[in-house]
Amino acid sequence: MDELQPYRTGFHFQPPKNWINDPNGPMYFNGVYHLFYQYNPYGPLWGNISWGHSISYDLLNWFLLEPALSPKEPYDINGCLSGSTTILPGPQPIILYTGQDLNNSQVQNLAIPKNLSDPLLKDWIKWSGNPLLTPIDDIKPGQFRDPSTAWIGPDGKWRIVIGSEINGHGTALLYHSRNGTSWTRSKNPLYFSSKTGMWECPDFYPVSSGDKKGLDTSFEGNNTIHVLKASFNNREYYVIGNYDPIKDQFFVIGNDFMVSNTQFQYDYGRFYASKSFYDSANQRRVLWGWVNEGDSQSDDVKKGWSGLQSFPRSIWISSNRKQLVQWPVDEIHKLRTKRFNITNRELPGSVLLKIPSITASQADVEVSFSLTNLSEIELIDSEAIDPQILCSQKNASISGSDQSRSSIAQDVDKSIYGAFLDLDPLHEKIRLRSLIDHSIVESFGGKGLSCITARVYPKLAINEQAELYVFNNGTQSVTISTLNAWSMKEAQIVPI
Ligand code: DQQ
Repeated sequence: MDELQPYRTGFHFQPPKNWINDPNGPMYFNGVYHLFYQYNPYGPLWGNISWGHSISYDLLNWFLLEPALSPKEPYDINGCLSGSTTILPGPQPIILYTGQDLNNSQVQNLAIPKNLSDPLLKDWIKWSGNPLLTPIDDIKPGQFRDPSTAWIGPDGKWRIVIGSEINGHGTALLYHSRNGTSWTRSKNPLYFSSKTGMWECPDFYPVSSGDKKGLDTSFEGNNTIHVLKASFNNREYYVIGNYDPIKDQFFVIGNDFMVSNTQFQYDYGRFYASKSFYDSANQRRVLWGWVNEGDSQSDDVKKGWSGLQSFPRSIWISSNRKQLVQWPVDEIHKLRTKRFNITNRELPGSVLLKIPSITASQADVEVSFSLTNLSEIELIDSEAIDPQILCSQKNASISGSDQSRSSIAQDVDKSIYGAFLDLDPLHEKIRLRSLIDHSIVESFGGKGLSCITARVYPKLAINEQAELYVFNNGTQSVTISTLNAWSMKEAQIVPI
Protein backbone atom coordinates (compact mmCIF):
# COMPACT_ATOMS: atom_id res chain seq x y z
CA MET A 1 0.00 0.00 0.00
CA ASP A 2 1.35 3.37 -0.96
CA GLU A 3 -0.05 6.49 0.73
CA LEU A 4 1.36 8.71 -2.03
CA GLN A 5 0.05 6.46 -4.81
CA PRO A 6 -3.44 5.42 -3.70
CA TYR A 7 -4.48 4.52 -7.26
CA ARG A 8 -1.80 1.90 -7.89
CA THR A 9 -3.29 -1.58 -7.89
CA GLY A 10 -2.48 -4.61 -5.77
CA PHE A 11 -3.26 -7.52 -8.07
CA HIS A 12 -3.73 -6.07 -11.57
CA PHE A 13 -0.83 -6.01 -14.00
CA GLN A 14 0.98 -2.70 -14.27
CA PRO A 15 4.67 -1.85 -14.58
CA PRO A 16 6.22 0.28 -11.79
CA LYS A 17 5.90 3.42 -13.89
CA ASN A 18 5.17 4.80 -17.39
CA TRP A 19 2.46 4.41 -20.01
CA ILE A 20 0.88 1.12 -21.13
CA ASN A 21 -1.96 0.39 -23.51
CA ASP A 22 -3.07 -2.65 -25.55
CA PRO A 23 -2.10 -6.17 -24.45
CA ASN A 24 -0.10 -7.70 -27.29
CA GLY A 25 0.66 -11.32 -28.21
CA PRO A 26 -0.15 -13.07 -24.93
CA MET A 27 0.92 -16.71 -25.13
CA TYR A 28 1.79 -19.80 -23.12
CA PHE A 29 5.05 -21.34 -24.31
CA ASN A 30 7.23 -23.97 -22.63
CA GLY A 31 5.64 -23.55 -19.21
CA VAL A 32 5.78 -19.74 -19.24
CA TYR A 33 3.05 -17.15 -19.74
CA HIS A 34 4.20 -14.19 -21.82
CA LEU A 35 2.44 -10.86 -21.80
CA PHE A 36 3.55 -8.11 -24.16
CA TYR A 37 1.94 -4.68 -24.15
CA GLN A 38 2.13 -1.29 -25.79
CA TYR A 39 4.63 0.56 -23.60
CA ASN A 40 6.38 3.91 -23.42
CA PRO A 41 9.67 3.20 -21.57
CA TYR A 42 10.30 6.92 -21.13
CA GLY A 43 7.16 8.43 -19.68
CA PRO A 44 3.53 8.32 -18.56
CA LEU A 45 1.94 9.44 -21.85
CA TRP A 46 1.57 7.61 -25.22
CA GLY A 47 4.80 7.75 -27.26
CA ASN A 48 8.03 5.84 -28.10
CA ILE A 49 5.76 2.84 -28.46
CA SER A 50 7.61 -0.39 -27.71
CA TRP A 51 6.50 -3.91 -26.84
CA GLY A 52 6.89 -4.21 -23.06
CA HIS A 53 7.45 -7.83 -22.04
CA SER A 54 6.67 -9.63 -18.78
CA ILE A 55 6.49 -13.30 -17.91
CA SER A 56 4.65 -15.30 -15.29
CA TYR A 57 4.19 -18.86 -14.12
CA ASP A 58 0.73 -18.31 -12.64
CA LEU A 59 -0.88 -15.27 -14.35
CA LEU A 60 -0.72 -13.48 -10.97
CA ASN A 61 2.93 -12.66 -10.23
CA TRP A 62 5.06 -11.19 -13.00
CA PHE A 63 8.72 -10.72 -13.83
CA LEU A 64 9.42 -7.62 -15.89
CA LEU A 65 11.89 -8.00 -18.78
CA GLU A 66 13.40 -5.47 -21.16
CA PRO A 67 11.08 -4.46 -24.03
CA ALA A 68 10.93 -7.16 -26.70
CA LEU A 69 10.58 -4.65 -29.55
CA SER A 70 11.68 -1.02 -29.70
CA PRO A 71 10.99 1.49 -32.49
CA LYS A 72 14.41 1.61 -34.16
CA GLU A 73 14.10 0.56 -37.79
CA PRO A 74 12.80 2.67 -40.70
CA TYR A 75 9.76 0.35 -40.86
CA ASP A 76 8.79 0.87 -37.17
CA ILE A 77 10.61 4.06 -36.13
CA ASN A 78 7.33 5.81 -35.29
CA GLY A 79 6.07 2.99 -33.11
CA CYS A 80 5.91 -0.77 -32.70
CA LEU A 81 2.11 -0.90 -32.67
CA SER A 82 -0.13 -3.80 -31.73
CA GLY A 83 0.03 -7.37 -32.96
CA SER A 84 -0.06 -10.98 -31.92
CA THR A 85 2.00 -14.10 -31.41
CA THR A 86 1.54 -17.46 -33.12
CA ILE A 87 3.26 -20.72 -32.29
CA LEU A 88 4.17 -22.26 -35.65
CA PRO A 89 5.24 -25.92 -35.95
CA GLY A 90 8.65 -26.53 -34.47
CA PRO A 91 7.42 -25.19 -32.14
CA GLN A 92 8.46 -21.75 -33.34
CA PRO A 93 6.84 -18.69 -31.76
CA ILE A 94 6.61 -15.60 -33.94
CA ILE A 95 5.45 -12.04 -33.39
CA LEU A 96 3.52 -10.26 -36.13
CA TYR A 97 3.20 -6.56 -35.36
CA THR A 98 2.41 -3.27 -37.03
CA GLY A 99 5.22 -0.78 -37.52
CA GLN A 100 4.54 2.90 -38.02
CA ASP A 101 7.25 3.69 -40.55
CA LEU A 102 9.29 6.80 -41.42
CA ASN A 103 6.33 8.21 -43.38
CA ASN A 104 3.80 7.22 -40.70
CA SER A 105 2.50 4.44 -42.94
CA GLN A 106 1.37 1.32 -41.15
CA VAL A 107 3.22 -1.82 -42.28
CA GLN A 108 3.30 -5.39 -40.96
CA ASN A 109 6.48 -6.88 -39.53
CA LEU A 110 7.79 -10.15 -38.16
CA ALA A 111 10.05 -10.89 -35.18
CA ILE A 112 11.31 -14.19 -33.79
CA PRO A 113 13.06 -15.17 -30.54
CA LYS A 114 16.83 -14.82 -30.78
CA ASN A 115 17.44 -17.94 -28.75
CA LEU A 116 14.75 -20.60 -28.51
CA SER A 117 16.61 -22.33 -25.70
CA ASP A 118 16.17 -19.27 -23.44
CA PRO A 119 13.10 -20.28 -21.39
CA LEU A 120 12.04 -16.64 -21.01
CA LEU A 121 12.50 -15.68 -24.69
CA LYS A 122 14.05 -12.40 -23.55
CA ASP A 123 15.49 -11.25 -26.87
CA TRP A 124 13.60 -10.93 -30.13
CA ILE A 125 15.07 -10.22 -33.54
CA LYS A 126 13.30 -8.42 -36.29
CA TRP A 127 13.10 -10.26 -39.63
CA SER A 128 15.51 -9.10 -42.30
CA GLY A 129 12.70 -9.09 -44.87
CA ASN A 130 10.57 -6.51 -42.97
CA PRO A 131 8.21 -4.98 -43.82
CA LEU A 132 6.24 -8.04 -44.90
CA LEU A 133 3.17 -6.05 -45.97
CA THR A 134 2.63 -2.42 -46.88
CA PRO A 135 -0.65 -0.54 -47.39
CA ILE A 136 -1.36 -0.72 -51.12
CA ASP A 137 -4.39 -0.58 -53.43
CA ASP A 138 -7.51 0.42 -51.51
CA ILE A 139 -5.82 0.32 -48.07
CA LYS A 140 -5.10 3.76 -46.58
CA PRO A 141 -1.62 4.13 -45.00
CA GLY A 142 -3.04 5.00 -41.57
CA GLN A 143 -5.68 2.26 -41.58
CA PHE A 144 -3.77 -0.99 -41.68
CA ARG A 145 -2.90 -2.46 -38.31
CA ASP A 146 -3.03 -5.04 -35.53
CA PRO A 147 -2.44 -8.48 -37.14
CA SER A 148 -4.19 -11.34 -35.33
CA THR A 149 -2.87 -14.69 -34.18
CA ALA A 150 -2.61 -16.97 -37.24
CA TRP A 151 -4.68 -20.14 -37.71
CA ILE A 152 -4.05 -22.94 -40.18
CA GLY A 153 -6.65 -24.13 -42.70
CA PRO A 154 -7.19 -27.59 -44.24
CA ASP A 155 -5.04 -26.51 -47.23
CA GLY A 156 -2.03 -26.13 -44.91
CA LYS A 157 -1.99 -22.35 -45.27
CA TRP A 158 -1.87 -19.99 -42.31
CA ARG A 159 -4.36 -17.13 -42.13
CA ILE A 160 -4.41 -13.83 -40.25
CA VAL A 161 -6.77 -10.90 -40.13
CA ILE A 162 -5.64 -7.27 -40.01
CA GLY A 163 -7.79 -4.33 -38.89
CA SER A 164 -8.70 -1.76 -41.52
CA GLU A 165 -11.33 0.50 -43.02
CA ILE A 166 -12.09 -0.07 -46.68
CA ASN A 167 -14.49 2.27 -48.52
CA GLY A 168 -15.64 3.60 -45.16
CA HIS A 169 -16.42 0.13 -43.74
CA GLY A 170 -14.78 -1.50 -40.73
CA THR A 171 -12.95 -4.52 -42.15
CA ALA A 172 -11.00 -7.61 -41.08
CA LEU A 173 -8.66 -8.02 -44.06
CA LEU A 174 -7.64 -11.65 -44.61
CA TYR A 175 -4.12 -12.82 -45.57
CA HIS A 176 -2.66 -16.29 -46.08
CA SER A 177 0.83 -17.73 -45.99
CA ARG A 178 2.57 -21.11 -46.23
CA ASN A 179 5.53 -20.22 -44.01
CA GLY A 180 4.62 -17.19 -41.88
CA THR A 181 7.07 -14.93 -43.74
CA SER A 182 5.37 -14.22 -47.05
CA TRP A 183 1.72 -13.24 -46.92
CA THR A 184 -0.85 -12.74 -49.69
CA ARG A 185 -4.11 -10.83 -49.41
CA SER A 186 -7.25 -12.88 -50.03
CA LYS A 187 -9.69 -11.57 -52.58
CA ASN A 188 -12.38 -11.08 -49.93
CA PRO A 189 -11.99 -9.88 -46.37
CA LEU A 190 -12.98 -12.32 -43.62
CA TYR A 191 -15.75 -9.88 -42.66
CA PHE A 192 -16.71 -6.22 -42.75
CA SER A 193 -19.46 -3.94 -41.52
CA SER A 194 -21.04 -0.99 -43.26
CA LYS A 195 -22.24 0.21 -39.84
CA THR A 196 -18.82 0.98 -38.38
CA GLY A 197 -15.60 2.80 -39.17
CA MET A 198 -12.02 1.52 -38.71
CA TRP A 199 -11.58 -1.80 -36.89
CA GLU A 200 -8.65 -2.11 -34.51
CA CYS A 201 -7.26 -5.26 -32.90
CA PRO A 202 -9.48 -7.89 -34.57
CA ASP A 203 -9.50 -11.27 -32.82
CA PHE A 204 -10.90 -14.46 -34.38
CA TYR A 205 -11.12 -17.80 -32.59
CA PRO A 206 -13.21 -20.95 -32.15
CA VAL A 207 -15.20 -21.71 -29.00
CA SER A 208 -16.36 -25.05 -27.80
CA SER A 209 -20.12 -25.37 -27.45
CA GLY A 210 -21.30 -27.24 -24.41
CA ASP A 211 -18.40 -26.68 -22.04
CA LYS A 212 -15.99 -24.08 -20.75
CA LYS A 213 -12.99 -25.60 -22.47
CA GLY A 214 -11.04 -23.35 -24.78
CA LEU A 215 -9.88 -24.35 -28.24
CA ASP A 216 -6.63 -23.74 -30.06
CA THR A 217 -7.01 -20.91 -32.58
CA SER A 218 -6.48 -23.45 -35.42
CA PHE A 219 -9.03 -25.96 -34.07
CA GLU A 220 -11.56 -27.10 -36.61
CA GLY A 221 -14.46 -29.42 -36.03
CA ASN A 222 -18.09 -29.96 -36.93
CA ASN A 223 -20.38 -27.45 -35.31
CA THR A 224 -17.54 -25.29 -34.02
CA ILE A 225 -18.66 -21.77 -33.37
CA HIS A 226 -16.32 -18.86 -34.08
CA VAL A 227 -16.10 -15.45 -32.46
CA LEU A 228 -15.02 -12.31 -34.32
CA LYS A 229 -14.15 -9.35 -32.11
CA ALA A 230 -13.41 -5.85 -33.39
CA SER A 231 -12.43 -2.75 -31.43
CA PHE A 232 -14.08 0.56 -32.38
CA ASN A 233 -15.93 3.47 -30.69
CA ASN A 234 -13.77 2.76 -27.60
CA ARG A 235 -15.59 -0.53 -27.17
CA GLU A 236 -15.06 -4.24 -27.79
CA TYR A 237 -17.87 -5.60 -29.98
CA TYR A 238 -18.17 -9.26 -30.92
CA VAL A 239 -20.29 -11.42 -33.17
CA ILE A 240 -20.74 -15.18 -33.14
CA GLY A 241 -20.90 -17.26 -36.31
CA ASN A 242 -19.84 -20.20 -38.43
CA TYR A 243 -16.55 -20.22 -40.29
CA ASP A 244 -16.05 -22.19 -43.49
CA PRO A 245 -12.26 -22.78 -43.68
CA ILE A 246 -12.43 -24.01 -47.28
CA LYS A 247 -14.17 -20.96 -48.70
CA ASP A 248 -12.67 -18.76 -45.95
CA GLN A 249 -16.04 -17.26 -45.21
CA PHE A 250 -17.59 -16.27 -41.92
CA PHE A 251 -21.37 -16.21 -41.42
CA VAL A 252 -22.77 -14.36 -38.43
CA ILE A 253 -25.49 -16.07 -36.42
CA GLY A 254 -27.71 -13.69 -34.45
CA ASN A 255 -27.01 -10.00 -34.14
CA ASP A 256 -24.56 -8.44 -36.55
CA PHE A 257 -22.31 -5.50 -35.62
CA MET A 258 -24.26 -2.42 -34.49
CA VAL A 259 -27.72 -3.45 -35.60
CA SER A 260 -29.30 -3.43 -32.17
CA ASN A 261 -28.96 -2.09 -28.63
CA THR A 262 -28.47 -5.68 -27.58
CA GLN A 263 -25.33 -6.07 -29.70
CA PHE A 264 -22.84 -7.83 -27.45
CA GLN A 265 -19.72 -6.25 -26.00
CA TYR A 266 -17.02 -7.96 -23.97
CA ASP A 267 -17.36 -5.22 -21.40
CA TYR A 268 -19.73 -2.26 -21.08
CA GLY A 269 -17.26 -0.03 -19.27
CA ARG A 270 -13.57 0.82 -19.75
CA PHE A 271 -11.95 -2.09 -21.54
CA TYR A 272 -10.36 -1.90 -24.99
CA ALA A 273 -8.04 -3.42 -27.59
CA SER A 274 -8.30 -6.82 -25.95
CA LYS A 275 -6.53 -9.96 -27.04
CA SER A 276 -7.23 -13.61 -26.24
CA PHE A 277 -4.94 -16.65 -26.36
CA TYR A 278 -5.29 -20.40 -25.98
CA ASP A 279 -3.72 -21.60 -22.74
CA SER A 280 -2.74 -25.18 -23.62
CA ALA A 281 -1.69 -25.91 -20.01
CA ASN A 282 -5.26 -25.48 -18.79
CA GLN A 283 -7.26 -25.95 -22.02
CA ARG A 284 -8.88 -22.57 -21.70
CA ARG A 285 -9.04 -19.33 -23.65
CA VAL A 286 -7.80 -16.35 -21.67
CA LEU A 287 -8.65 -12.73 -22.42
CA TRP A 288 -6.73 -9.58 -21.52
CA GLY A 289 -7.91 -6.03 -22.12
CA TRP A 290 -6.45 -2.56 -21.68
CA VAL A 291 -8.18 -0.47 -19.01
CA ASN A 292 -7.22 3.14 -19.54
CA GLU A 293 -7.29 6.01 -17.07
CA GLY A 294 -10.27 8.21 -16.38
CA ASP A 295 -8.19 10.99 -14.84
CA SER A 296 -6.44 13.83 -16.66
CA GLN A 297 -3.09 13.79 -18.46
CA SER A 298 -1.64 16.12 -15.85
CA ASP A 299 -2.71 13.61 -13.16
CA ASP A 300 -0.93 10.88 -15.14
CA VAL A 301 2.21 12.99 -15.27
CA LYS A 302 2.00 13.48 -11.49
CA LYS A 303 1.37 9.75 -10.89
CA GLY A 304 4.15 8.83 -13.35
CA TRP A 305 2.04 6.10 -14.91
CA SER A 306 -1.04 5.45 -16.98
CA GLY A 307 -3.01 2.32 -17.91
CA LEU A 308 -3.70 -1.11 -16.46
CA GLN A 309 -4.33 -4.55 -17.85
CA SER A 310 -7.63 -6.14 -16.79
CA PHE A 311 -7.39 -9.17 -14.56
CA PRO A 312 -7.07 -12.12 -17.00
CA ARG A 313 -10.45 -13.70 -17.75
CA SER A 314 -11.39 -17.16 -18.95
CA ILE A 315 -13.79 -16.82 -21.84
CA TRP A 316 -16.24 -19.39 -23.24
CA ILE A 317 -19.68 -19.52 -24.88
CA SER A 318 -22.90 -19.67 -22.83
CA SER A 319 -24.92 -22.89 -22.82
CA ASN A 320 -27.58 -21.32 -25.10
CA ARG A 321 -24.71 -20.46 -27.52
CA LYS A 322 -25.87 -16.89 -27.79
CA GLN A 323 -23.19 -14.96 -25.97
CA LEU A 324 -19.82 -15.18 -24.30
CA VAL A 325 -19.18 -15.66 -20.61
CA GLN A 326 -16.13 -14.24 -18.84
CA TRP A 327 -14.79 -15.04 -15.40
CA PRO A 328 -11.53 -14.14 -13.63
CA VAL A 329 -9.06 -17.02 -14.00
CA ASP A 330 -9.19 -19.41 -11.02
CA GLU A 331 -5.61 -18.62 -10.02
CA ILE A 332 -7.09 -15.54 -8.32
CA HIS A 333 -8.20 -17.76 -5.42
CA LYS A 334 -4.56 -17.91 -4.31
CA LEU A 335 -4.68 -14.21 -3.50
CA ARG A 336 -7.77 -14.43 -1.31
CA THR A 337 -7.10 -14.03 2.38
CA LYS A 338 -9.47 -12.87 5.13
CA ARG A 339 -13.12 -13.74 4.35
CA PHE A 340 -16.46 -12.36 5.50
CA ASN A 341 -19.62 -14.34 4.81
CA ILE A 342 -23.38 -13.77 4.96
CA THR A 343 -26.03 -16.34 4.09
CA ASN A 344 -29.78 -15.97 3.78
CA ARG A 345 -30.22 -12.47 5.12
CA GLU A 346 -33.17 -10.27 4.23
CA LEU A 347 -32.24 -6.84 2.90
CA PRO A 348 -35.23 -4.50 3.04
CA GLY A 349 -35.70 -1.70 0.49
CA SER A 350 -33.43 1.37 0.90
CA VAL A 351 -31.12 -0.42 3.34
CA LEU A 352 -27.35 -0.13 3.41
CA LEU A 353 -25.44 -2.90 5.22
CA LYS A 354 -21.79 -2.55 6.12
CA ILE A 355 -19.50 -5.52 5.41
CA PRO A 356 -16.91 -5.39 8.18
CA SER A 357 -13.31 -6.63 8.48
CA ILE A 358 -12.47 -6.67 4.77
CA THR A 359 -9.90 -4.47 3.05
CA ALA A 360 -12.50 -2.84 0.83
CA SER A 361 -9.90 -1.17 -1.39
CA GLN A 362 -8.43 -4.56 -2.39
CA ALA A 363 -11.16 -7.18 -2.41
CA ASP A 364 -12.94 -9.93 -4.29
CA VAL A 365 -16.68 -9.93 -3.57
CA GLU A 366 -19.26 -12.47 -4.70
CA VAL A 367 -22.91 -11.90 -3.87
CA SER A 368 -26.18 -13.48 -4.94
CA PHE A 369 -29.65 -12.08 -4.33
CA SER A 370 -33.02 -13.72 -4.67
CA LEU A 371 -36.08 -11.65 -5.33
CA THR A 372 -39.10 -12.76 -3.43
CA ASN A 373 -41.59 -10.28 -4.77
CA LEU A 374 -41.84 -9.59 -8.47
CA SER A 375 -45.36 -8.19 -8.46
CA GLU A 376 -44.40 -4.55 -8.84
CA ILE A 377 -41.61 -4.76 -11.36
CA GLU A 378 -41.29 -2.27 -14.17
CA LEU A 379 -41.22 -3.68 -17.74
CA ILE A 380 -38.93 -2.22 -20.38
CA ASP A 381 -38.30 -3.08 -24.00
CA SER A 382 -34.64 -4.12 -24.20
CA GLU A 383 -34.53 -3.66 -27.99
CA ALA A 384 -35.66 -0.04 -27.76
CA ILE A 385 -33.46 1.12 -24.91
CA ASP A 386 -29.75 1.69 -24.50
CA PRO A 387 -28.92 0.31 -21.04
CA GLN A 388 -26.16 2.85 -20.41
CA ILE A 389 -28.53 5.75 -21.09
CA LEU A 390 -31.19 4.12 -18.93
CA CYS A 391 -28.77 3.68 -16.02
CA SER A 392 -27.44 7.23 -16.39
CA GLN A 393 -30.95 8.64 -16.17
CA LYS A 394 -31.96 6.46 -13.26
CA ASN A 395 -28.75 6.76 -11.33
CA ALA A 396 -28.40 5.69 -7.75
CA SER A 397 -27.74 9.13 -6.31
CA ILE A 398 -30.46 8.89 -3.70
CA SER A 399 -29.63 5.90 -1.58
CA GLY A 400 -26.87 3.93 -3.19
CA SER A 401 -23.71 4.26 -5.12
CA ASP A 402 -22.47 4.38 -8.68
CA GLN A 403 -19.48 5.79 -10.49
CA SER A 404 -20.95 9.31 -10.47
CA ARG A 405 -20.30 9.44 -6.72
CA SER A 406 -16.92 7.69 -6.76
CA SER A 407 -14.84 10.77 -6.03
CA ILE A 408 -15.08 14.37 -4.92
CA ALA A 409 -12.44 15.19 -7.57
CA GLN A 410 -13.87 17.24 -10.44
CA ASP A 411 -11.54 16.34 -13.29
CA VAL A 412 -12.09 12.58 -13.42
CA ASP A 413 -14.52 10.69 -15.63
CA LYS A 414 -17.58 9.59 -13.67
CA SER A 415 -19.77 8.25 -16.50
CA ILE A 416 -22.40 5.81 -15.37
CA TYR A 417 -22.27 2.50 -17.21
CA GLY A 418 -25.07 0.02 -17.76
CA ALA A 419 -25.74 -3.33 -19.40
CA PHE A 420 -28.58 -5.81 -19.73
CA LEU A 421 -28.28 -9.20 -18.11
CA ASP A 422 -30.12 -12.16 -19.62
CA LEU A 423 -31.62 -14.03 -16.65
CA ASP A 424 -34.92 -15.14 -15.19
CA PRO A 425 -35.13 -13.69 -11.66
CA LEU A 426 -38.03 -16.00 -10.77
CA HIS A 427 -35.85 -19.05 -11.13
CA GLU A 428 -32.31 -17.75 -10.95
CA LYS A 429 -30.45 -15.73 -8.37
CA ILE A 430 -29.08 -12.35 -9.36
CA ARG A 431 -25.33 -12.76 -9.05
CA LEU A 432 -22.63 -10.16 -9.01
CA ARG A 433 -18.89 -10.49 -8.56
CA SER A 434 -16.64 -7.46 -8.22
CA LEU A 435 -12.87 -7.27 -8.16
CA ILE A 436 -12.03 -4.06 -6.37
CA ASP A 437 -8.41 -2.95 -6.61
CA HIS A 438 -7.87 0.67 -5.46
CA SER A 439 -8.66 2.50 -8.72
CA ILE A 440 -10.30 -0.30 -10.74
CA VAL A 441 -13.56 -2.16 -10.22
CA GLU A 442 -14.21 -5.08 -12.56
CA SER A 443 -17.75 -6.40 -12.20
CA PHE A 444 -19.19 -9.62 -13.58
CA GLY A 445 -22.99 -9.89 -13.65
CA GLY A 446 -24.88 -13.18 -13.85
CA LYS A 447 -21.83 -15.45 -13.53
CA GLY A 448 -20.00 -13.47 -16.19
CA LEU A 449 -22.68 -12.81 -18.83
CA SER A 450 -22.26 -9.02 -18.63
CA CYS A 451 -19.08 -7.30 -17.49
CA ILE A 452 -18.47 -3.68 -16.57
CA THR A 453 -15.04 -2.29 -15.75
CA ALA A 454 -14.71 1.14 -14.19
CA ARG A 455 -11.86 3.33 -12.94
CA VAL A 456 -12.37 5.27 -9.72
CA TYR A 457 -10.20 7.92 -8.09
CA PRO A 458 -11.52 8.36 -4.55
CA LYS A 459 -10.05 11.18 -2.51
CA LEU A 460 -11.37 10.06 0.87
CA ALA A 461 -12.10 6.33 0.63
CA ILE A 462 -8.50 5.31 -0.08
CA ASN A 463 -6.56 2.34 1.26
CA GLU A 464 -7.75 1.54 4.83
CA GLN A 465 -10.32 4.35 4.69
CA ALA A 466 -12.44 2.51 2.11
CA GLU A 467 -15.52 0.65 3.33
CA LEU A 468 -17.67 -2.00 1.71
CA TYR A 469 -21.48 -2.02 1.76
CA VAL A 470 -24.22 -4.17 0.31
CA PHE A 471 -27.35 -2.17 -0.39
CA ASN A 472 -30.85 -2.42 -1.78
CA ASN A 473 -31.90 0.60 -3.77
CA GLY A 474 -35.37 -0.74 -4.50
CA THR A 475 -38.59 -0.42 -2.57
CA GLN A 476 -39.13 -4.16 -1.96
CA SER A 477 -37.08 -6.55 0.15
CA VAL A 478 -34.56 -8.88 -1.42
CA THR A 479 -32.71 -11.78 0.16
CA ILE A 480 -28.95 -12.00 0.16
CA SER A 481 -28.61 -15.73 -0.55
CA THR A 482 -24.86 -15.67 -0.08
CA LEU A 483 -22.22 -13.03 0.16
CA ASN A 484 -18.53 -13.82 0.34
CA ALA A 485 -15.99 -11.04 0.47
CA TRP A 486 -12.26 -11.58 0.67
CA SER A 487 -9.41 -9.20 1.30
CA MET A 488 -6.83 -9.76 -1.43
CA LYS A 489 -3.09 -10.22 -1.12
CA GLU A 490 -0.77 -8.27 -3.34
CA ALA A 491 0.68 -9.83 -6.49
CA GLN A 492 4.44 -9.48 -7.04
CA ILE A 493 5.49 -7.55 -10.15
CA VAL A 494 9.28 -7.31 -10.11
CA PRO A 495 12.14 -6.78 -12.53
CA ILE A 496 14.23 -9.86 -13.22
N1 DQQ B 1 -3.39 0.95 -30.12
C1 DQQ B 1 -2.24 0.64 -30.91
C2 DQQ B 1 -2.75 0.38 -32.28
C3 DQQ B 1 -4.14 -0.05 -32.02
C4 DQQ B 1 -4.57 0.87 -30.93
C5 DQQ B 1 -1.27 1.79 -30.84
C6 DQQ B 1 -5.76 0.37 -30.16
O1 DQQ B 1 -2.00 -0.62 -32.93
O2 DQQ B 1 -4.94 0.03 -33.17
O3 DQQ B 1 -0.75 1.96 -29.54
O4 DQQ B 1 -5.81 0.89 -28.86
